[in-house]
Amino acid sequence: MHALNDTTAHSATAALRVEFRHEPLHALLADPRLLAVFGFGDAAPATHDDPRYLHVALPAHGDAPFECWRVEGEVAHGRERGIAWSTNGALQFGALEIADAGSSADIETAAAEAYARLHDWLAQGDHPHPLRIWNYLDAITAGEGDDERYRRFCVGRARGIGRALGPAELPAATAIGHPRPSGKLQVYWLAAKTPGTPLENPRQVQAWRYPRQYGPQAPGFARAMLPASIAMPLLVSGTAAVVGHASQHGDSLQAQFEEVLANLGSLVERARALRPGVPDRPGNGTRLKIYVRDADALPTVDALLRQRLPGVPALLLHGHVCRRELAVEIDGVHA
Ligand code: 3EB
Repeated sequence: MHALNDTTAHSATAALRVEFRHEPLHALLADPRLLAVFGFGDAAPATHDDPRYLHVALPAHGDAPFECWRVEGEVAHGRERGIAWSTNGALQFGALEIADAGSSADIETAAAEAYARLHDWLAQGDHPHPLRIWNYLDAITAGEGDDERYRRFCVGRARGIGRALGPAELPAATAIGHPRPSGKLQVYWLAAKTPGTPLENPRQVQAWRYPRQYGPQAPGFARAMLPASIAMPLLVSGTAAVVGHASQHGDSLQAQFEEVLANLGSLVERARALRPGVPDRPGNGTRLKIYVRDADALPTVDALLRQRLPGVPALLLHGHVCRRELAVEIDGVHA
């Protein structure tokens, strides 16, 4: 067989590379193997005709790169039923946005609609397994008690997905608040033909088992996802300074940062028990996004990153974690 036909002759592989790149958007989009590209903050384009581009309004610290997801084989893409999608056959990127006028009731309704549409989309398509989901919403900790918007988001999400996802099906996830109103709930995902293995963190209570004090509906996500393919990185959920179910070090950003690193280390250890080839610490195959609640703390976190994770590519964003006392959260991929 002619070598040129190799990519089409074989079934698509579930390989994914995540990279932070400073090239212009049009140059990144010219790559036929680009599955998705994300621009952050005011300096990034707000929209693009290509459905593989998604703007995330969270302000970036400094000169933020684009986040690129690259796959093997040719990527097809389009927009259907209000969902932007792309696929190489094995993996699918998808994104949708729902208007959110800002009240507690509004975010519950928006989340229910977003997740009902996501549920139907996954059920009807070729990539039924969500490996990783990101949720960006406004005013995440506005509202008191069970009316807090994050809690209403959790209620709407669970209602929309239509069934309690069993622990073996929960995706890894992130839920972060915009510091300034965007007027919408933004949900995007990486889905696959083949399910992965959700991982939990022995240092933390499973989020789906959080006690009632955190709201009427425990959040449905796993701490990380180990995809079936060894050509894919470990997908790490938003990770904060939560031990057991309790927030730690409400008085110290630096202590929270150290607790996050301990949680990440524990997750990596879990992954290595199943897949010993996963590197034992963050390194040049890791890509992190760091969400910091207080804009004034961004330089401090930047310094902590350089000191504690030298050489690890990281994108620093101004975003609100879903509990008021949590100052910093980290998600990313690790290979
Ligand atoms: C925590 O550990 C922090 O609701 O999808 C992290 C990742 C958090 C995902 C979600 C929430 C979510 O509880 C918050």
